[in-house]
Amino acid sequence: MEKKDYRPMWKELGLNLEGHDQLLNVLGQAYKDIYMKQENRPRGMQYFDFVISEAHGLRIEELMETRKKGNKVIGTFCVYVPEELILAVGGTCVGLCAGAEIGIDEAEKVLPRNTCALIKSFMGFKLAGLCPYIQASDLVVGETTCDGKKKAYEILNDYKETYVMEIPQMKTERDRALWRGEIIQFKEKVEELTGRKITAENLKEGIKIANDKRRALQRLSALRKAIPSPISGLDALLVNQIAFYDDPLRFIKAVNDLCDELEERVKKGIGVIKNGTPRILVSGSPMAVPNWKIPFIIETSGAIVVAEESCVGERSTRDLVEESRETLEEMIDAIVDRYFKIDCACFTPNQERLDHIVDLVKEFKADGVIHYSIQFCTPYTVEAYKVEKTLQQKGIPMLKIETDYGMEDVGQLKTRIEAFLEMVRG
Ligand code: BJ8
Repeated sequence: MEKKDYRPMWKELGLNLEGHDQLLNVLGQAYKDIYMKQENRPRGMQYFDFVISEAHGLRIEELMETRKKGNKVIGTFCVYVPEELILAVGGTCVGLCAGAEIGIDEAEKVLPRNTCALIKSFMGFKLAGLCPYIQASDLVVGETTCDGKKKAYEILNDYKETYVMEIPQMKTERDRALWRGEIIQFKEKVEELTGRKITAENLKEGIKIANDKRRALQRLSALRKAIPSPISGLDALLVNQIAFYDDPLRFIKAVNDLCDELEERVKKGIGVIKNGTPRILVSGSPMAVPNWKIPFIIETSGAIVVAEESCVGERSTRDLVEESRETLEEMIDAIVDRYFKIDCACFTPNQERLDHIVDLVKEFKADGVIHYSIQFCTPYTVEAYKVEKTLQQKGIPMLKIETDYGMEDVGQLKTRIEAFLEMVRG
């Protein structure tokens, strides 16, 4: 089938057409090299291959269509933004481009060079005119998680309206009250933007859709506990990445179809790798699409990633919003409680995260942990010390990695990861 020409739409969105063509070529090639060369992939991954191939085409067209019907599109960078409230009023929540080394020259005109790659990336995507998602959004929602992000949002706001939610840094009762206030204020912002009221009925529906998405991803995650794992870490990561921008209902169905196939594989003992392959838990900073660098190195070095202790992984799918509440007030409280459990490294103290990592190692029968922090990400690079100490006490091997989105250190990282895997194999 001939590919549709989306250039008129990209032009209308104000994208830099030449740069965008180059970006799609590079990404298309990277996808072929990293994803399509994997062996024994589940058939159900074909849907996700299609979604990736149309990420800047069909999906953007869908967003423009929904806007024409009077619905709003809200772009986000963090799993703290409560999707339920957006879904309640027929809105669409999309994760914005932040996972590739793009527009660095433009980003460095407004940000210091030693800024985390994720922040530089979203700024670069916007300033270079290469992210169709931000162009198709009615509003961007930021959050005061780390210092880099919160200061960068002030600059981003000069180019695109950015509403910032205040995220507390501790988890006392006082912090919960602050967070509840933020959720209420965000609800009002969504109502003002859309001109629609959030009610108990529509919020119930929003909660159900967001939970169904998490349930489907939890099912996928649970299947990776099988030995041998029926799906590669790269493919599972891709599904988790796509969760941030695909149509939720279509996505839920595709993940459940994939899980049906994986269940069959598990029953028959079919895996993507042979028994005895080291099983690795990757923990740390989130990997936004198309950041596949670390799992690619791990899985081409003779190991498999069985779980991600990350916001593109367990951290954002583990907890559901309680569904039994009836009144609007009760539902808001359930949302407050659910999001307050997220154990991002921007919190202090953050013992929950350390406990979760140990639990995940046990649940997934991981042989070791690779702790990944984006270079210059203070919360995760500093917290890596506590993670290492905790794992050492439990006798769990861990490798600490700090890197950015560039490819210059791939050889060096591969050498370190291979040495770690040698040690894990014993
Ligand atoms: S809840 S992890 S998605 S903030 S990597 S920009 S922390 S300097 S992304 Fe995150 Fe929300 Fe937390 Fe999750 Fe800052 Fe670190 Fe960069 Fe980061």
